[in-house]
Amino acid sequence: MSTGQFRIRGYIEGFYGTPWTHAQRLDMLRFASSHGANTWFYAPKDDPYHRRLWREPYPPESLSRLRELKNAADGCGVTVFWCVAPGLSMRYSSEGDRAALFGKLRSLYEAGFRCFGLLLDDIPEDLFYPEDQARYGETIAAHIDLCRDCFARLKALDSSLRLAVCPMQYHGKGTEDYISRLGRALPEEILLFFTGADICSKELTCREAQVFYDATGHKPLYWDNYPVNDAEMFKEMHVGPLIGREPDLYRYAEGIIFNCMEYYESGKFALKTAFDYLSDPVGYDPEASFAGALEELLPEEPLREAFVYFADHLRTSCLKDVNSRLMDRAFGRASVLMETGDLPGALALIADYTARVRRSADLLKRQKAPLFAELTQWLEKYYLMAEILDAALRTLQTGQGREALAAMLRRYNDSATVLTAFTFRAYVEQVLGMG
Ligand code: LTM
Repeated sequence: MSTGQFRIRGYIEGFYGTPWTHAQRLDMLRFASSHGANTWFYAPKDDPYHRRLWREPYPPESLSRLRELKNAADGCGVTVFWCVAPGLSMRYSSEGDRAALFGKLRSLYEAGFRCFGLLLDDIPEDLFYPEDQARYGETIAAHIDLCRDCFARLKALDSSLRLAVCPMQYHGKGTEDYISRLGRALPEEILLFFTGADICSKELTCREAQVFYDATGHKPLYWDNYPVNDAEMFKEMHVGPLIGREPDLYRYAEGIIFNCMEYYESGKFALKTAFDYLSDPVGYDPEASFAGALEELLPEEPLREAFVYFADHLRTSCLKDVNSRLMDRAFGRASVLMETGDLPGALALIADYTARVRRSADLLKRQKAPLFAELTQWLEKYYLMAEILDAALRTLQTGQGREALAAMLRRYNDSATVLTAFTFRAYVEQVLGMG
């Protein structure tokens, strides 16, 4: 019988960039489990021993920190999957490489881990060693052989061990040749990752999950690429709530694992909403959940309200949420008043919004907590936005200062850091075009 929540509710440290610190990992275990998460995948792309140096054993001090993390996870009721990503250099047909892979897994088993991930994402699609080409002909055959062998060796070591696999082709429909053949060749007990229709999927639907199951024989374990902001997304900051995942999806999926941002503190806002969704997908309300995240993470006023005005400009992501609701509302109403000839009314609304952003920017500028250090580039652009709003208001009131205003807007537009673009530019250009 359904419990009304996802069975596997978790997060993955699966981003490119500086891996989290040990203290952050311990803190996230507490944070995530306090919000109902029960699973953590350890897979930092830039932990060399996870990916590039997958054959090498961990240095003893790293292994002892991993052991400590596993114990802490046990204490929080969180299952940890330690993951390895050998696909950049592995000779699939080499017994030496198989032994190295299994030796690495066994060393983590001896350190206490009981769940493992074999990740084949982001690797060359073609077999590059002649001996692999000769033995397998095509990559899918090598991957099926590797996954089955890895699973068999783990089970021979301890029949309670679990394995999750991230296929080389991890997005689309599930009906494609590679993923459907892989899925059908692997026992259903092996968890199969899938990111949905796209690498970063705007929506995850029950229908798509069913298609995936029909084609692969596995319910998808979603690797949800939100809030991660690495690779092409590195100028975006994903603070907004999770949206676009269907309420009934828990019936069709094994679970969802959210890929995190390198920006540890900033990531907690979206993750809190993601964990709320996982625990109660039917009752999930993104804005209420986000308000709860703000209350928990920024308990003090006026700091929280200051952050609300800033975060209003940080909704741009693959989820394509509406950006800058507060700015849109203020400028939208002002524009209606202007159209109807009520210039003083319009100016009052613009002055009120401008003053709120000014106060917010001034307060945020004085903050020293790690959250604000992570947000530096976005905050700097926000400070510039506050200055431009001030200058635009003065121009509206006095008719002066157009050149300086235009130069500031150019600076704002030239910055690649992602903050509200269109609504803001349209307003300032309207001011520049007046008079
Ligand atoms: O999504 C998967 C399965 N792999 C990588 C992630 O490691 C990366 O963080 C995300 C977002 O850029 N994209 C990937 O393809």
